Amino acid sequence: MSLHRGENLEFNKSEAFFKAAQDFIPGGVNSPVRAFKSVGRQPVFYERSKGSRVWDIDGNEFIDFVGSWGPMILGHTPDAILDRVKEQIGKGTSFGAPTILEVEMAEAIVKAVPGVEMVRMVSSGTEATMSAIRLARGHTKREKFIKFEGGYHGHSDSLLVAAGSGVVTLGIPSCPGVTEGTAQDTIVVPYNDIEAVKAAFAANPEKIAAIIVEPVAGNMGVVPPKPGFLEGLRKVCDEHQTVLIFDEVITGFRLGLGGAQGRYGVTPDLTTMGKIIGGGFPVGAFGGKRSIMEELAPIGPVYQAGTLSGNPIAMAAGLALLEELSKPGVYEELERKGAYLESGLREVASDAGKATVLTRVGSMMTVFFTDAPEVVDWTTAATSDTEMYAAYFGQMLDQGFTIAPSQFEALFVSAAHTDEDLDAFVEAAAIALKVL
Ligand code: HOZ
Repeated sequence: MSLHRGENLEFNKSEAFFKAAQDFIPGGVNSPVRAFKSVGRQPVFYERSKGSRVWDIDGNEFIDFVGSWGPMILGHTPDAILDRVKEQIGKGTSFGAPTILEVEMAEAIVKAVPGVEMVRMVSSGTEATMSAIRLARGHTKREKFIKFEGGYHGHSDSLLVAAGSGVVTLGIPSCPGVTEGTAQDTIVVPYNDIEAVKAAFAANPEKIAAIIVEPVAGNMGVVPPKPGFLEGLRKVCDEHQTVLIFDEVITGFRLGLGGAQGRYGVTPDLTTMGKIIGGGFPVGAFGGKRSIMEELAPIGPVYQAGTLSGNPIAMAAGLALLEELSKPGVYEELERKGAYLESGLREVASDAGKATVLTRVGSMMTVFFTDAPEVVDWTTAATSDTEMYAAYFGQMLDQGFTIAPSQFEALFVSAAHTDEDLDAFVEAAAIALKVL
């Protein structure tokens, strides 16, 4: 059951609004990958969503596997979140003052995430990661930090170096506006390469404040950590009194209540989060060891602030979502659905004789169109045939399925996807792969 097999979908209204949007918004979009540039299509303007479905302004219905790039782990617009948000809106939308909701949110995160003893709320993942880097620098009194090639940690200056996500999707090798002085404190090494990390420490003795890593990379496509990689990072950081930061903006509450750190049993010093903990509202958070977190103002000298930090609507939505995720069986079911979709896709890719590498951790996955034997870092991810991905994207969209408009992002399965939705996706993928 492909939603629109054989139909010629019309996107007239989306096309008209995209044209109008370009007069007022750079590129017509408020975040670059949304422009569909690298997949050679025009963006679809959405109107509403529920469960596994989204509807565009032309009235087309899609089964959605983007999930707002991660937050929609329960599916779109769940009643549990809607009810809580409606209740909170009646009480107030922003106070710029403490609320009980923030305390409840902090407690929920501290109880669930092994490495977090204290947490500060912010308004986006970008804010969370840039604040975590500042805090690590303040704590260690060192200036440099290590990030991994193809890793994406938001768009603050020092983290844009060799970044994944939209940066690699649009092929922007280095970003004008990031000064050389800033970039020189960012040391870039290949993901999954612990020897390169050790070499970076040897070349920069007592200079490295932090390692920031996506414990499961999600912004060069999904790339799982090799066995021992995260443990190796922990060990190196301990040896050099360097702060280990897990960027769990995508993986936090996605791979289990304890995120990737709970799943792999490696505890970082600081953790950054976003997406899911806001239940679909703008949010971010960074937290970790009490001894480090207490260096933040107003206790310590490391300054960080935000008018909308801990916004009550975002807290209400996030808390409602975390409550739903805490119910028994949610993650087991997400794992089952992820594995079910993976096995279906493997089968149709092999039937179609297409060279692909499929990576999956829990409910996040990527089909890389590559004949490389495996994808373990940016170099291997970059062997992908992005034109073939673009053709696959278009085929899937025209059959009523939304996937990320980039080879270098994740596909997300949600609790709202039924087995019928997943079967339909696999059936559509079989058709798409045959005509590529
Ligand atoms: N940073 C997101 C992808 N990993 C993109 C979000 C968006 O464009 O909406």
